[in-house]
This record gives sequence, C-alpha cells and structure tokens, in this order.
Amino acid sequence: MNNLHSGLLYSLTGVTALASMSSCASQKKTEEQKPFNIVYIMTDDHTAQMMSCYDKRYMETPNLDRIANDGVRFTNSFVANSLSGPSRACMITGKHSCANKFYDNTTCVFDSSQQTFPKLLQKAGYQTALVGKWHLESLPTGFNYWEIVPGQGDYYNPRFITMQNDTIEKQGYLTNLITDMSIDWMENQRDKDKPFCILIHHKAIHRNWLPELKYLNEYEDKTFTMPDNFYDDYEGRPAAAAQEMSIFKDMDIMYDTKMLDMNKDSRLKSAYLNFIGRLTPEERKQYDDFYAPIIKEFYQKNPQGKELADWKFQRYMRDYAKVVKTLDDNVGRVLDYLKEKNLLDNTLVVYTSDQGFYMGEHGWFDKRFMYEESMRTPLIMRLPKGFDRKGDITEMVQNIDYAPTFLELAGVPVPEDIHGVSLLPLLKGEHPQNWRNALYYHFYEYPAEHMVKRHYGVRTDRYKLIHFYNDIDMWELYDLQSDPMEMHNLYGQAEYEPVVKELKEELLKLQEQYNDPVRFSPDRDKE
Ligand code: SGN
Ligand code: CA
Repeated sequence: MNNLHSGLLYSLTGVTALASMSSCASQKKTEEQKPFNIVYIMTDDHTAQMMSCYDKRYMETPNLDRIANDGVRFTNSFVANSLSGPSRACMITGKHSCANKFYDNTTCVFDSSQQTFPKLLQKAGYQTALVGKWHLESLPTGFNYWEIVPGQGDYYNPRFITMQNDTIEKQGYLTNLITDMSIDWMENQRDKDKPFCILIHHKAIHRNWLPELKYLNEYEDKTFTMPDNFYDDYEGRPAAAAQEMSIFKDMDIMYDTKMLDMNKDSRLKSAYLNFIGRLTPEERKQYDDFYAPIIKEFYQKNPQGKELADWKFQRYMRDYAKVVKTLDDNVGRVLDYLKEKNLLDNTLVVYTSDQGFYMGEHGWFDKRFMYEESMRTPLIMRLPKGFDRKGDITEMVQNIDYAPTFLELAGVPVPEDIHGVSLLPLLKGEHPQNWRNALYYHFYEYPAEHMVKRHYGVRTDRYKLIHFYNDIDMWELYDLQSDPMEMHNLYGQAEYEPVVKELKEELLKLQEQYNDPVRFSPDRDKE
C-alpha cells in the first residue's frame, strides 16, 4: 500500500527535491510536471443530510454536487472525535486525540510545536495558507499565510486575527469574506513558482445558523419532513437519554429560533443580541423586518407540545439550509476560480466538515455521539488529472487519513507515527485487500455543554460497539444492517455474545495500536 506513486504525474524523488529547486528550473518544468496543489475546504457542522449529492430529501447544493459528480464521493467517511477542536487536531496531525492531546474544546490548547501536515508540506517547498475557523486556541504554525476567526467566529461583519496577532473587523458575511480572502491569496499573494495548499475553513454551518441577509426568505415555504425517530424514547440507552441537545427541550427559543421576547432576559438572549448587534443599522432593519411577523405569529399562537416541536424543527431546518446555500455559492466561486486559472487539472479539491450533525434524528441537534449522524462526515473530492477514480468510494475512511493523503500526494514521506492511512490508492481506483475493517472513536468532553457522556468504541461495516464511561459504565451494541438508526441496543443479548467478544478484541487492539491510555480493561470486564 506504500508504493503509491506508479502512474502519477509527479514522482516521489521529484518533489522531495522541490525545496531546493530554483525558480529558473521550475519554470522549465512543463505544466504536467508540477506538483499537485491542494484546496481543502472544510465547513463546521455540515452534515451529509443537507447536501444533495448525499441526500435528496431536504435541499439542493449544486456546487457541492459538481465536486461529487466530477470526482468521488466517500460513502463511509467518519471522524475520530465528533467535536470541532479535537476533529481539527486529528486532521492536521493525522493522529487520534490521545496522541495529539487536543481532547476537547473547553480545556485544551493545541501544542503547536508538534508535527502537522502543513508544516511538512511547507518544509517540502509548498506555499501553505489557512483562512477562517481554526479553534485550536494556540496561534497557527506551518503556514506562509493565515488569518483566522477568534474562537467560533461571527457571521456578520466579523472579527479576524491576523498574523501579527491583531484583531481586525471586516464588513460582510463571513462565508463570503473567507472565500474572498482565499481567492485573493491564491491569485495575488502566493509564490506562483511553488505548489500550494490552502485550508479554507468556514464557520458555517455552526450554531446559531445566522443566514446571509439576501437568503433570509429562502426555504420559508418549505416544510421539512421530520425523521422517523424524532420522538425517540431512548429505551435501553441511558447516555442517549441524559443528553441536553433536544430540539424540543434544549433548543433556545430566542438564541436558536430567533423569537425575541422583549419581556424576558437570559444569557442566551444577550448572546444573540450581541451577534445581531454586529449588523449595521440598515442591515439590522432588514433582519428585523423579516422576523417581526414570524415573532408576532409565534407568540400569538403560542404552540405547545408536538406542535412546538414541529415548529422548532421547521425553523431549525430553514435556518440551517439558508446558511448552507451561501456556503454552496462560495464553493462554486472557488471551483470557478480554479477553472478560470486552469488550475483544476493540477489540484486536489477536498470538501469535508469537522463532523456530522443531527437534523432531528433522535430528536436532536448538535453532534458528539458515536452514533452515525455525528460520527459520519461528508467527504467529496475533485481529483487532479491522472487519477481516474470516479463515483463512490465505499471503504471506511477517517479524518486522520487526510494528512497522510496530502503528504503522499505531494510526494512527502509519511512519518511513521501518523495514525491515518493515505487515501491515494482509493483515489487511483485500487481496492486494497488489507484496507482497515474497523474504526476507532473516542469522545471526551464531559461534563460540558449538551452533556454527552465520555465514550469510546469501535465501528465495523456491520456493527458498532460503544462503551460509555466516567460517571456511567454502559455498553451499547448496534447492528447497522438491521438497525441503521441505532434504536435497539443489543448489548447483553445472549445471541450477540460472540459478536461482542470479537468487537471487544478489536477495540482493545485499536486502543493498543493508538496507545490510548484510557482503555477498556478486559480483566475488569470479566468480574
Ligand atoms: C458552542 C455551541 C454548542 C456546540 C459547541 C461545540 N453553543 O459552544 O452548541 O456544541 O460550540 O461546537 S453556542 O451557544 O456557543 O452556540 S464545535 O463545532 O465548535 O465543536
Ligand atoms: Ca463543528
């Protein structure tokens, strides 16, 4: 699996010499001999249910579909820890959280002296850039250019942190600005004699789903169908019952669904007022004019029970879809730019998210759980010339695989301590016999917002075994073939004992392989 470069246009020996290559020599190279560029677009909380190339039920995403139609769609793409910071640390290091040490959003600061793929690319002569959400607390390293949003970022007239560590403000909608800055770097700022890798990392579609003003009216006539398990009772799944991410119970009426009540105060109301307080007076008027009749009708009707649940679900789906729409436009802008500049043949374009998201499945928004909707993440790629693979790739892949993929594509040797596996053989159309048959997952952020308990687990093609631990000791087993919505915990049923035994062995093997100190203890399990 390591001899990946046969048939590629650029050889391993060629690119490692890149750092020392003079610009004169590089000018002599023909267009085909240039090393590949990497345009890595990542959004926040964008789930496959809301991309028409994965799921036709809810909305159209024509530009994302362009990537999938011209290239490949991974149908089994997963994260290792379904939360922003940890997921970003996994992808940039190619290692699980136990190795990169960024376990959660709330207590960790990324050790920026550690090995990352942008640093290795830069060392090999690539121009590297990062624009948008970073969320790793320490300032970025390994980039020729970066400009990031503070923390979660602002949708409207947002703040940015510059390379001088200054905080500046820009006028506009964040998704558009991130694209403007990225295109500007590709067009005007980078050294065009060198290959480049740009990380275009959006805040969209993160909570609280504030749309670009021109799309406020979109999807307002649309009624979204609730998932069948919206009214899940969590029977046999106490950790699922204990969460605080229910659309009905936990989604805030002002902060999330924007129904301002001037007679009530709350922390979330103030936070919301701060967000929309960033709009100019003219913009704010447009915003308020849109919401005024909806707010009036809501408080007049004062829906309760299932009526309220459905009302909140519809508002959530509409806002989320509006934010995706601007995002999709901006992916189109990047593709058009690359096409116009004849860069497509020589560039790998990747679109993914930091994790999946619940669109009402189990009654939820947010992520965190190892259940399918949040452990999955969309992954589509437009491949450079020389890679013939098209259509679906069904092998199980994980966000720790991006780093080795980019390195291998650039001809940079993949360090042995990287946990992920290069996806290049899959992109070349190979079906490696020894491809992984099990994925490891570990979520740590508890106690914390949304109250999803700590858990680790293993997922194979057919089964998923999860162990919730810390203030609980509870196993769950799902047969994904007969129960894709993960409603029936089979753990403890006699006929599944052999499956559980095998999965526990696999789990321990992975925990040992990745050297995770928090691991399942088979001896204790036998007691
Ligand atoms: C914020 C959100 C949460 C969300 C986390 C993590 N609350 O804290 O709903 O789970 O981010 O999201 S909010 O009130 O600030 O909107 S992550 O994608 O960054 O990991
Ligand atoms: Ca996220």
